[in-house]
Amino acid sequence: MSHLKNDSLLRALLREPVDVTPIWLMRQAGRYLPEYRDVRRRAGDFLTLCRTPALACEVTLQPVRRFPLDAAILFSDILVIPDAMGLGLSIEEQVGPRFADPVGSEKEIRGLRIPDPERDLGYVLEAIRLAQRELSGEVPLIGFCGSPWTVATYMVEGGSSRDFQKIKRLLFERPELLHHLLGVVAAASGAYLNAQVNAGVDAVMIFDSWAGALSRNAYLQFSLEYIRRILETVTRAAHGRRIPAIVFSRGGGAWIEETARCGCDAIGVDWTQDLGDARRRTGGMVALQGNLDPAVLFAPESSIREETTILLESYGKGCGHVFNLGHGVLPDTDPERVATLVAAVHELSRPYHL
Ligand code: 1CP
Repeated sequence: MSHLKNDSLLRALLREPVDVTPIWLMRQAGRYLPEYRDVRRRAGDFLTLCRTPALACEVTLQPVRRFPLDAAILFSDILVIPDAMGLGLSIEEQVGPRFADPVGSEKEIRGLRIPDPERDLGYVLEAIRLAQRELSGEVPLIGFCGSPWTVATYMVEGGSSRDFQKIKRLLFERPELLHHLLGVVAAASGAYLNAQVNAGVDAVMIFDSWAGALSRNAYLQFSLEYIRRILETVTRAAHGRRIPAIVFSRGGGAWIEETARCGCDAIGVDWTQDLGDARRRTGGMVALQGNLDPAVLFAPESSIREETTILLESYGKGCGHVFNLGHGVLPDTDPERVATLVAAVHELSRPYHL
């Protein structure tokens, strides 16, 4: 069915049978890996690393060279879209992302233009082509973007935020203006994911990291609706294969039934949810990806194995589970513990697929 030597990720995302539960980790490339810190130092800063295809390709491959992971994820960031729109992104250590020119006024928001992925984000597409050449079908490569809501929080707040005051004010004061902003980001994201599919990614993921900042009603109107629009736009079959789509909804446990109906194949689940409960509530409509607390990787080896068993048991027997963390790998994580986890998942999940 595919060009891949190991297609267990794609099979699990489509709820097809597998021998063992596939595993990859959010932020599997990153500061906890000494080889990442080396390349990052060579690049000088994070954005140069993202914009240099050979280096972005290199760090994309680092975790799959070190561990027997079942997928690689493109090394980039969700904020390259607003950067391509001209908001002037910088990412500083300890501080995080910052925009020189955030948007808020009618003029700023109505003036936004949809970037051309080939022209404005060609460096990402080139990194995908390089990574696929190097991977040569070993494991699938996941492409991604942020959800319009999550990306818009950074565009309006100007960086990370604790209380989302500016964007929530916009939501309640000028809802039509926020809808316009989200529509532009959704159109840009759809075009961008399609370009990633054309460049060769095997699956796509939409990160809604700040879903949990919204009420149920606001989530449905201002986040899920725009994720649905992206998924309507994105090519779901390419190169003779289906391209599965994952939606990671952090803090979105309360409305998982609705998320399951947005057109995705799988939902990424944070660690606050019980996986068995999530499975019952989504009733086999979608696969589930997650959801070990990343801090479990600070525990001794025996506890990592126990927590792995608890999680596999909570999902239960059968297909449709992709093992992952409930959020990204923490920078102080010991790579040896990641090796322990990957081995534990492959070993301990066998009985669940008999
Ligand atoms: O090297 C560094 O110091 C920069 C830290 C860093 C890294 C490693 C940033 C800045 N982005 C990334 C890579 C990244 N970002 C990936 C790589 C692929 C992987 O291995 O998983 C991905 C998928 C992202 C996506 C991303 N960026 C999200 C969604 C996922 C999540 O973590 O919730 C978000 C919210 C961002 C914004 C962002 N960029 C960088 C940071 C530190 C942040 C988060 C800031 C915040 O918490 O507000």
